[in-house]
Amino acid sequence: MAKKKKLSVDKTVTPLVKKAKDDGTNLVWDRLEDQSPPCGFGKSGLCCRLCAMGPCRINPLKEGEKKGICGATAETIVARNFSRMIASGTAAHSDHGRGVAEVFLAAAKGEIPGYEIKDEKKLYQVAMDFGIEIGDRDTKDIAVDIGEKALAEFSRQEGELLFLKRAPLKRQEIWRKLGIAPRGIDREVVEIMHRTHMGVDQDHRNLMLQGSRCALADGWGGSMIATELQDIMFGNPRPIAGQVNLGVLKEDEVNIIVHGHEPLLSEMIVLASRDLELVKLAKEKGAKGINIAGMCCTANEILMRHGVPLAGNFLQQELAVTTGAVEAMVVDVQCLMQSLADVAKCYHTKLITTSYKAKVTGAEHIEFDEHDALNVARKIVRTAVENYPNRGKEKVLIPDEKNDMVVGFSHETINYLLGGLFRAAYKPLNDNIINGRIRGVAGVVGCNNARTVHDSNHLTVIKELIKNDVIVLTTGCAAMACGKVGLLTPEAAFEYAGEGLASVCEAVGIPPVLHMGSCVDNTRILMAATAVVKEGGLGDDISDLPAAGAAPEWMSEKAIAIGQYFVASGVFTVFGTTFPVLGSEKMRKLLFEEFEETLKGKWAFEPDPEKMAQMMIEHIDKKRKELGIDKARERVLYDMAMRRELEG
Ligand code: NFS
Ligand code: SF4
Repeated sequence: MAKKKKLSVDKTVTPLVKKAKDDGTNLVWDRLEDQSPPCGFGKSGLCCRLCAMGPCRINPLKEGEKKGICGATAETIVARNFSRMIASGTAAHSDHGRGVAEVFLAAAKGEIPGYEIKDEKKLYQVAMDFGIEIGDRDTKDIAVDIGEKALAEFSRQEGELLFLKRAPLKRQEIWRKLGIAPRGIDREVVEIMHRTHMGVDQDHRNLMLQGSRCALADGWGGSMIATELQDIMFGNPRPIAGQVNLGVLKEDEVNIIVHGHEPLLSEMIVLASRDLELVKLAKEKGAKGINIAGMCCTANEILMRHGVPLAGNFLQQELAVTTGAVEAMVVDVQCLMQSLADVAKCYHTKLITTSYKAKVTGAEHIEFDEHDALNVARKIVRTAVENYPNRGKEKVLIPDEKNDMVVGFSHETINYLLGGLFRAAYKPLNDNIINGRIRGVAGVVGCNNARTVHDSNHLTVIKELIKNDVIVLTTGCAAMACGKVGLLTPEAAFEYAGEGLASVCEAVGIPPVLHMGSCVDNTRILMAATAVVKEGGLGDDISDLPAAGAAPEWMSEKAIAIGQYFVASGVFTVFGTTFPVLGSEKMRKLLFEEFEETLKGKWAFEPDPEKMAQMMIEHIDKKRKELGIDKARERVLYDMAMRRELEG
């Protein structure tokens, strides 16, 4: 690392980066240098390699014809690339959802032990949404029907995804009018691949209609199926205390990190780690116990449901191994850096892959089989325990940093927390938005990106928002960034939130930033927004709400799919770091302006986090004005002052 560039605002980073260097291994930031500066064509979306006449690049600065060899224009190339990102992101979330649906169905049929129905209320809710008869039927039979219907959503050839009916009616009408109500999830992904093949769809607007349709199949389809069926099987998250950051690793215990995205396996590893025989074995090996910690979205899943500590977010995965204290890093799918295999070699850590879909050269493969889930999990835990004596004590550096937090705010929880168990409703939230104590709602989500200072943009945007009385809903790696600095505690309201938001947080006992789960759980934000619309008083569509979305440090294609389904659901959505459509003026116009006419939601790009927050607040204020509640703000402050006077 030649230049002294700030890498992170997280205090665990600098000492571990130094340690990695001393230990002779490479980290993401070293490779970043090798890959800088990034190629301008790729970065702006202007590189096409869809056929062997190319690759073709459009140079916006060059005079003359700006077309690929086949005649493809800048906007077509950019739109095709962007659509393919949506297809890939949708595929990733949805294949996860399909895996959950398969296990769900097998479990309902009694074919696999170890999984059960933990949330009956949600089972009935989903049954109703799917049009499944309930009556006095056995929950097992209802579950079988749900599993079958959920799986059929992937291959549905006609009609619409069943969960679309959950959306506000006006939203559904917009989708139907534009012809973007998704059919089967797989079908929408395949259609993007077809339409972006050389010589097919060559109109950027038409391409982005399909991009929207596919993204909706993610948000209101694949991801939503993942969230809902996981909740039924593993339990709907309730507020629970947890800890975050690398300090959760234990000096004297076997440390196992579960990293990736699907809770199917990690749930079982948590169970296996409590197996008395394995705990005994750990003690025989000289450890005090077995410590499980999560990484990336797998972490969010088991944290929310079991309080399992969270080791860190995306950019900390190599650092976790660098601590020298990890016996096994167990991965399934998504957001796994291939470099983990190299870093692990530098220590005693075993990198264990578990999915046939995601093997890493140099890693040990123990394939997860849901029919024998607990036994596979035991085998993995045993492998880790047996590796404990290989830990070189002199090579261990566990940072002190760890923070307390409260997580697990599903949209159902928000419902009863705000409304109370017996009158569960979003009315108190709506009332507080209308009276101005809460200015608006923001979803701030998404990844880390090595091209920006780790966690910094997330935290700047979020602090700015809550200071301005905007309540923040968060998921994914953004949520972990918040946890690490104490934003996910009720006390954070006094320190960081504006007066109005703080008063609401105090009354209800919630943090100003609500951790709603993993990235597939962004569907919880869709549902919360829908619940607010349905409660009344704030318009009749998601696009009417004083709300905005952001992914300040995004990097994955999944983030693009999420962004597009938020936009297509009527949300103003701002992305930071970089944006792969900047190379085409027509695409910029479509995404940043025209979408507001058609989809009633639009994209924006703003790498400066303060400006990003400002844009979101301006949008929120614009919506408040349109709703006629913009004046209420001052009035409420006055009311509060008066009340305090009366009370005092
Ligand atoms: Ni989401 Fe979660 Fe993190 Fe980004 Fe990766 S872990 S699925 S993609 S990096 S937020
Ligand atoms: Fe070039 Fe057209 Fe082939 Fe793309 S599809 S590589 S623009 S010739």
